[in-house]
Amino acid sequence: MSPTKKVFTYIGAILILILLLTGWTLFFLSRRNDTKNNPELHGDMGRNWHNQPAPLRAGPKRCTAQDYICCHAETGPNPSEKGLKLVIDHDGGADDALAITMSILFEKYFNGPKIAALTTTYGNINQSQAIVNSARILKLCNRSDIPIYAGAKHALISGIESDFFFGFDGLGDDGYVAMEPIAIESVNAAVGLINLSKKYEGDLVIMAIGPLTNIALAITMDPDFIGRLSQLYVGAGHIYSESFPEPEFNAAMDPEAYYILADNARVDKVTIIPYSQVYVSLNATKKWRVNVLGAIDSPIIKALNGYERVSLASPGRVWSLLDPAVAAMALDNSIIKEYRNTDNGIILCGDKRGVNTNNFTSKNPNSRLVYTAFVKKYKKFLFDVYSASSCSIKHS
Ligand SMILES: [Ca+2]
Repeated sequence: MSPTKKVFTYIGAILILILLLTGWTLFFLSRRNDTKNNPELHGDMGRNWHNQPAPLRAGPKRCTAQDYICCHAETGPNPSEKGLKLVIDHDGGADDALAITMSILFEKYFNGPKIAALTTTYGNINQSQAIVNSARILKLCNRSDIPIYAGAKHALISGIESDFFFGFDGLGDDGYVAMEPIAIESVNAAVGLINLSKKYEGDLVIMAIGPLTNIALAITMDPDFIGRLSQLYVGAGHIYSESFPEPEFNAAMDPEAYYILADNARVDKVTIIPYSQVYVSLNATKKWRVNVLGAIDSPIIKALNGYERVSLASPGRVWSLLDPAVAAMALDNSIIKEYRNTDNGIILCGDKRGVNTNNFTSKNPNSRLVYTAFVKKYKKFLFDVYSASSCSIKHS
């Protein structure tokens, strides 16, 4: 090879080498920018992007849990039986507000039972405040069309004093004053319950989540009252044990009313949900209540956070309220793990006045009792129901 040819060969080899180096450098830089701008595309934190599942790499936007719930809220995971009507007999506290708002949302977004009325009683607060709170909660949910019945103002004979666990107004003592007259039904709660049981015979579900005075009066005035119901869920009492030796609040508020209920209960019509079982089975933490359920971005949750501010500030880390547990299990029976039939009653005399009795081996049980429940299902139910509300507002 001539010297001239050798020079041209060397120059050509050097040019090819420069071109290869330039191409490799450009390719490397483009990969680095791509990863920097979209770490999800290739995986950050040292993960190999080749190992990422295809949808994560291909999709322009990842689905969040919130999106999932919104998408699926339209049909609902656990729709109730169609045609059922619901009455909530309550005593106006923040826990009652949870049961009421949950039922309203479940009706709207999950094809739940239609709410026929709220009936009020004393308990967490006095009965007139329970009416004010009923109207306030219904207004919050844009459901002022739901009738409110005024019920019992005191126990049939005697009960205990309220501990104002949720504040002196029952809803967190934030200074709320009702500015408008509140329309209530012309008959009292016991008569209203009887009338509704006739109007919706076989289809009426009642959640009793306060002292049982209204229920006892309805039974006393009309012995066929319970027989006409679809189901009566009673949130009251404990299963007596070393851990629960004292009377439960709703039962102790009116032991005679509880006695009348138990004396007239039927195993196919009455479900007892003792607080002892809710406390053991369905206990979330206050941390979960505040940071997960309480973080849902909706006006209803924000209001509920305020209603519970007094009780959430009380000592203890457990969040285990009876009323929302009763409502959730009544609306979605799959949260209940185990029922036990029992001859259920209450002690009226002596030191044990207000303490409940149960005979689980009785051949003549008067009720079925919720013995255990699934806490994960319960928490998911609460989260789904209240998230459906936030979705609707966000998307409207
Ligand atoms: Ca209550």
